Amino acid sequence: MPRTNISRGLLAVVIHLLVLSRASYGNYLGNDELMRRQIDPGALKTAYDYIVVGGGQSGLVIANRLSEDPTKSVLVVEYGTFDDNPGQLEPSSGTKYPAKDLFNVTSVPQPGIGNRTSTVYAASVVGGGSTINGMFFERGSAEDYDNWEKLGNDGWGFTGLLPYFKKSTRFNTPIDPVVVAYGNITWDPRVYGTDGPIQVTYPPWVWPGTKIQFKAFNEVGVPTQFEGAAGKSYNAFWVPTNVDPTGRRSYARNQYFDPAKSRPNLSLLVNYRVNEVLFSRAKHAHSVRIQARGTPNGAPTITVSANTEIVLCAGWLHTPHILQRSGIGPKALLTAAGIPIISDLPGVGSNLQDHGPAFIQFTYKTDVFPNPTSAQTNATFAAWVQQEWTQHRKGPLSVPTGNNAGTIPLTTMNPTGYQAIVAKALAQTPATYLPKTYTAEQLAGFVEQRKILAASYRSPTNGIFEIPFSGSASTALCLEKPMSRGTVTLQTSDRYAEPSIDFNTNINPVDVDLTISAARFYRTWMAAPSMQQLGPAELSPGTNLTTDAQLSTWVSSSMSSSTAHSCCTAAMMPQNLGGVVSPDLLVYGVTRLSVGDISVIPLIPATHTCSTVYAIAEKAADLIKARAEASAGDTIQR
Ligand SMILES: Cc1cc2nc3c(=O)[nH]c(=O)nc-3n(C[C@H](O)[C@H](O)[C@H](O)COP(=O)(O)OP(=O)(O)OC[C@H]3O[C@@H](n4cnc5c(N)ncnc54)[C@H](O)[C@@H]3O)c2cc1C
Ligand SMILES: *[C@@H]1O[C@H](CO)[C@@H](O)[C@H](O)[C@H]1NC(C)=O
Ligand SMILES: *[C@@H]1O[C@H](CO)[C@@H](O)[C@H](O)[C@H]1NC(C)=O
Ligand SMILES: *[C@@H]1O[C@H](CO)[C@@H](O)[C@H](O)[C@H]1NC(C)=O
Ligand SMILES: *[C@@H]1O[C@H](CO)[C@@H](O)[C@H](O)[C@H]1NC(C)=O
Ligand SMILES: *[C@@H]1O[C@H](CO)[C@@H](O)[C@H](O)[C@H]1NC(C)=O
Ligand SMILES: CC(=O)N[C@H]1CO[C@H](CO)[C@@H](O)[C@@H]1O
Repeated sequence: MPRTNISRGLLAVVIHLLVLSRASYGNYLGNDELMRRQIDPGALKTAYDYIVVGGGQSGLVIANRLSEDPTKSVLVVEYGTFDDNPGQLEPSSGTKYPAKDLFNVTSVPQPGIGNRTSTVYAASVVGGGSTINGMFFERGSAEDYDNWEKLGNDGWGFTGLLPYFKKSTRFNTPIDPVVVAYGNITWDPRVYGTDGPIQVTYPPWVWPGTKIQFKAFNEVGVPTQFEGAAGKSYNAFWVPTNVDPTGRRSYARNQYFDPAKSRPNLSLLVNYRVNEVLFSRAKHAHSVRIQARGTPNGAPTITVSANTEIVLCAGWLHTPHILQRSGIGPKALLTAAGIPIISDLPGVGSNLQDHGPAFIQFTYKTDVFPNPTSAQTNATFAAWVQQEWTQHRKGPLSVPTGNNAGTIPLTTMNPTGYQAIVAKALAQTPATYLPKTYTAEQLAGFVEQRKILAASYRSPTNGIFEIPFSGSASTALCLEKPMSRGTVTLQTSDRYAEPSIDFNTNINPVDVDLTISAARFYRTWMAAPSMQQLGPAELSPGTNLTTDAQLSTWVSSSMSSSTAHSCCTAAMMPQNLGGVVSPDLLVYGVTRLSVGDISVIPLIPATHTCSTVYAIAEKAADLIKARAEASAGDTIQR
């Protein structure tokens, strides 16, 4: 989860392309280490069996798995490049996101949050989000994934995904048993893999206040879960990190790409943008058009063919953008942009969801020592923190962003009011709060989603708000199951400019009601008997704000659109419900084109998204392999 950084939101909408002159690009390739793992554009072949678009988190997983078969060649095209900064492996990188590894984009003004623009998080680096993220390695509850299955996606429930959660991970017993015993950290290794690529563990540090916060949760009806990752990521629980036992980031680049980079059949081309997917008259996706990063519109492009399948892994922002540029998307939009229509899919770029955070601030007047602010006020402690890390790789700096989540069911947060909220949601005319572009199919799809959301709001075994905690008095109240839906829309005047991003945060008043419930519940938690030893005092909203109207104003001023969990913009749903891909991840209306990234999620799960993206990508690779085997010998009709 990112720290809020409003200033980033003020950055220009227009992307600042890093202009690579021939000379500087040559120097880049002159780096021996880089030479060994990326291909020179001159070494590009004209055709590969598979082309993976985007070498981010999911793209590297899929490329690794597809290239396990030495008879298959795989090309990955990535717009970003390698981040070789050793600091990026340190846990402390989990709260500092390097601008060079992100697209420089912001949202359009958001009327639901006082017309402020919102920070947008879209990674642009080999390894994608996994290279820069907060390493908070959480999994959703069983119901989060079972909801996907209810939307017509057989095999995508928790039971169907668990083998892939396991396949992608390896659980390591925490290195510090003293910390485990002190914190009462509990886990069940059976829900993780034993030999998967991504290393998962609990770091050797717990802030003492965490234990008090757990106890206070228990006192206000939030029990402690033994293991959240067992499909029980609701109530209060420990969340591990994707950090290895030496205290280093374990991510797609070093765990999926590096071990496979010497395979002769796997090629990664960096600093190239995929412009379009190209189709035959029979709508078979047969090639991609790519262009060197930093070259202007109209500069020379290269066309590379895929014999078997093209897999889009360009993330929530650019997978729909590339689809739209390629002629797959809402007809009216494509027509306005002068793009010939290959497949009229109104859902491409719709259904955008994220976990909008509302920042609630308290202070602990009689906090225990040490606490998360101690290093700022006590130089002796600050020095110890540094020393503990540099000498033993232990202590507070071993924790990237925190290790605990309270993911609270609405029935707990608002036991007397949740039914009224559900009734209000179900009574709405759906079109009122949805983007004006929604078609009848999309409206029908939203009504299906709403039924499922209503059930989640009533469920005591699914979280609606996440309260990340690890000893701090302040936090972000993260709306895990929003009703509002956003859009990613190609600029009709310049299809290569960054798309317009509209989260529509809080456009549906039910989302505001939910956040008000969360703020009130946070006060209840702060008022729990055990919490009193810390002396909690409210700063924001402020104790004088109590009515719905007052709190609604506070929500509008303190909430933003994203916790970097943006998703769902090429949703896996039936086509007649506005879906973009089928349960086998193939794009409707064309053949040999699939999506393997976070875009395919139909309903955002109540969890940080990284571990779920690994599971999706692992499953995607299996689906792609299976259909290639099934159709072996078929000839492509061009
Ligand atoms: C700052 C940040 C912090 C986060 N913190 C956490 C956390 O603590 N815990 C957690 O669970 N999750 C976290 N997440 C979320 C998680 O990391 C992402 O959901 C996940 O990485 C998304 O994976 P992806 O494969 O869908 O997309 P990405 O990993 O973003 O990959 C997409 C790739 O496609 C490339 N691309 C885009 N367009 C093109 C094009 N036209 N041609 C070629 N390449 C292109 C991009 O450069 C990028 O590398 C965080 C994310 C961010 C950004
Ligand atoms: C975003 O801006 C930074 C400079 O702040 C730059 O290094 C980076 O290349 C930009 N990102 C993209 C994707 O252009
Ligand atoms: C947001 O902008 C719209 C359109 O300009 C305006 O009608 C509305 O009053 C603004 N809202 C706020 C809270 O400023
Ligand atoms: C430790 O956690 C488990 C499950 O989370 C709980 O049942 C147990 O009571 C806890 N023990 C202590 C001493 O807090
Ligand atoms: C400052 O930190 C040191 C070392 O951890 C500790 O002994 C001391 O009590 C702290 N001082 C205060 C005022 O908390
Ligand atoms: C609440 O208190 C704050 C700080 O004292 C003050 O600035 C604000 O105007 C008050 N708001 C209301 C609605 O009373
Ligand atoms: C499909 C493909 O490119 N196969 C090649 C994989 O690598 C081996 C060993 O270098 C080659 O012999 C294959 O032709």
